[in-house]
Amino acid sequence: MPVDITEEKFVEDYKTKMLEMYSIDDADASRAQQYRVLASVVRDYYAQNWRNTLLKYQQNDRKQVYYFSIEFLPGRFLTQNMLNLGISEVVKSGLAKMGLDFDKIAQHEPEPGLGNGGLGRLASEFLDSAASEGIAMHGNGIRYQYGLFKQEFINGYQVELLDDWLRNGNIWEVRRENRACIVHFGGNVWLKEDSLGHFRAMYENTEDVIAVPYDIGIVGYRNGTVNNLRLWSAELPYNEHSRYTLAEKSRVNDIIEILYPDDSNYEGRLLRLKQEYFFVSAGVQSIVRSYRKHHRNLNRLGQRIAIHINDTHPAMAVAELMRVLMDEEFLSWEKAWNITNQVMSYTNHTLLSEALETWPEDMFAQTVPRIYQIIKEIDRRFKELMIPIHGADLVNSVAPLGNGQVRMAYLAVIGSHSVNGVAKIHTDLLTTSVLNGLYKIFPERFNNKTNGVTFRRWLQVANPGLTTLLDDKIGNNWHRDPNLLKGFNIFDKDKDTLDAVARVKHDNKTALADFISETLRTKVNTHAIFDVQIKRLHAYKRQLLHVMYIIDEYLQIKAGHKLANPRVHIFAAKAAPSYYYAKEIIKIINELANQINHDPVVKDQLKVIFIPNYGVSIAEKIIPAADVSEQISLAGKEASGTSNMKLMANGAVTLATLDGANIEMHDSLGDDDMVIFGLTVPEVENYHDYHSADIYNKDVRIKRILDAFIDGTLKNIETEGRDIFNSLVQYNDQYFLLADYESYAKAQDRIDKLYQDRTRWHQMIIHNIAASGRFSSDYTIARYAENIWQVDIDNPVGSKFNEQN
Ligand code: 6GP
Repeated sequence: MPVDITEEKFVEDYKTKMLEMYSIDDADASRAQQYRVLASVVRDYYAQNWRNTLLKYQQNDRKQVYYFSIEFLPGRFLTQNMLNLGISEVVKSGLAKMGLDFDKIAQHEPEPGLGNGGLGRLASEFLDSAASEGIAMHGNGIRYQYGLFKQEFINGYQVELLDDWLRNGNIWEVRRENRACIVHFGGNVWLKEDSLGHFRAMYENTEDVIAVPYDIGIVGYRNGTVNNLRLWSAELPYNEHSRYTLAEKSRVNDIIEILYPDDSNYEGRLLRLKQEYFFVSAGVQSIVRSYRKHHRNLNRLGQRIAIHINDTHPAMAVAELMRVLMDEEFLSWEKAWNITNQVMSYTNHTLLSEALETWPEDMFAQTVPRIYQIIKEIDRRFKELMIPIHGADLVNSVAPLGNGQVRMAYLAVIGSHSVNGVAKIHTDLLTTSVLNGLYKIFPERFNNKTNGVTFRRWLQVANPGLTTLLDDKIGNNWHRDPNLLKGFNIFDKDKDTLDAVARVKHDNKTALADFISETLRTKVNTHAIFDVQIKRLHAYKRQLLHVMYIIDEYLQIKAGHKLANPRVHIFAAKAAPSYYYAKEIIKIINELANQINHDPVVKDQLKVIFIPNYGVSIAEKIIPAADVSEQISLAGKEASGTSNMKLMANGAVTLATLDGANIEMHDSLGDDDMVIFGLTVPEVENYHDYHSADIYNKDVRIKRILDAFIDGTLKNIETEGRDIFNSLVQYNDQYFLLADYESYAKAQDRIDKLYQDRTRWHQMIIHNIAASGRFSSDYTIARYAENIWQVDIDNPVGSKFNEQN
């Protein structure tokens, strides 16, 4: 059911809208105005479907899913919405008729930076997939004024700038102040029995904040569905007697200002806690309120509503739903707990124990006193019920409260009927390590849902060249059923196809090279291997292992050798503002780049490119152009990874450890089409007496590389070189870089050999694309819908749609 418009109609709509919004003719409009007019026209095209979809859910009393997430990374909406509405061609040609260039206009859309990495992007991929399959699923999050931050490099250091993405408004959102809710913080709370025998929660001296929702339509792929992404903003409560101080105003503004306030200090942590309760409370209240409008009682709430807790940040949803059901709907504890358990489900996204959130009980009790009371009761009952069965040691070690902390992951598991990891190995490791205790108590709750990515964004939008080639060869049904990409395999000996694959890749590399040249003033050789590592900067992801290899190459060149292939090493990554070590690595990469790119001996054999401000739009430029995809985390640390899947679908060859979803990619591809290296999970687990200093002392090559950090070989660095050297040699190399280096370097040699055999390389590209379909988030979300939420799927993957665009 694509939107039915003609080119003429579009042109007319565009001109009318220009007049309505700005009272000018197009000739006088700036590009930014053109963007806003175009976006408004596109929004009008789905307005009716948006209303109808939500109305239909209500009228059919459909079970609806609310995906609670502290991050969403939707990327730009315009191109994706046009594709999903099936109007890309009409709009582009209509604009061309008016002498306008769509691509230039589209650049003016600010990208919402409301996420940090994989977690937030996954949330957005799921929204896209759910809408495209006709699943009633909505997002619930925070409308951050400035998002994460805009990254710039000054003197090689990361500088975090305000990302003022809302400055000119957001065309895609609708403010719904009539749906606002009040969120209480702090103060005192006690229960008072009223004349009907209900216990009412009485609040005094609370700091109240009004949560105002802004809704964004999530357009499904040509199926008429438009779901909702609801982002909450915070405001001061208002009536005609309101009088506030500036301090009160900034107390409220602080809550929605930025994503992930610095948690290295008390204020920052407090702010995070407030953010979490803010969007959770507003979300839960609005869900129950809207359910209540159409139902006489809450008996069937558990069959009509699912709330998904995306990582631990929204885990308070468990206690907040209990609060609403008991304090506002007067259900008994038992009844409320039953419903809560039916409603809630939880995904864990990390094995790093330091990333499992905990809050000091006193901070928690002061900030959200009623929620604290409820969690105490959850904790008491959990212990009362489970200690006789499982013993005090086990139960105390996994109770919601312990060591003076509120333990969010445990609360989420105890309050949910389903807990999932995001790749097979990750789920296995959850049950044997970080959540082992709760697995013993609730084994039936645990299940795996391997992540996925949307091919609409990563192929159809980001890689039109490859999309056209695939359509020519295998038809376009893979748009609706990405597993059909398997059909591409039969072309792996066809000369024409191999040449076409090569051409598409080279064109994409040229486009990226142009972008690099424009933005970084560095020329790169498009015949070099584009060796790409794009992801958050974190020690466990081991960007530093890649850096060691670059130093190795550089030293070889300096010693008069020639590289087997010229290489362009491409990085993009943000470091958390208070993550000092990660920022040191950024400085090192930038200085290494500076040195290598300007060293006349190197010529164009080797280049290092660090593209600043990594986000969805940058990823769309890099991924189609990648030859090699670096997925080199220490085995057992990366929960799943998703850039691995996007790069695979775009025909990059993966250089990987057996970690996260790399393992499942390897299951499909085997050793011939993927380059695997390094320690495996059991090997890491059984590596008992690791001494990195011994490796440093014995292995001359490694010693030479590491010495470069401290002996003046690397120029323009201060203490960073010494700090990194110490972390790897003195402090025993937490992530086993030295243990894996030899194997990594050998794997890179194998890449060189494979790349030189051009036919073989292009065959690998075909095999990778063909095998990537199973990693579509369309399949993943269908499994969530069936197994976790038990909700209907109107347009299951593979069902036929009109595909004229
Ligand atoms: C990330 C994981 O690190 C990554 O492996 C996974 O693919 C992604 O989540 C989506 O599941 N985790 C986070 O971004 C995070 O903040 C707490 O975890």
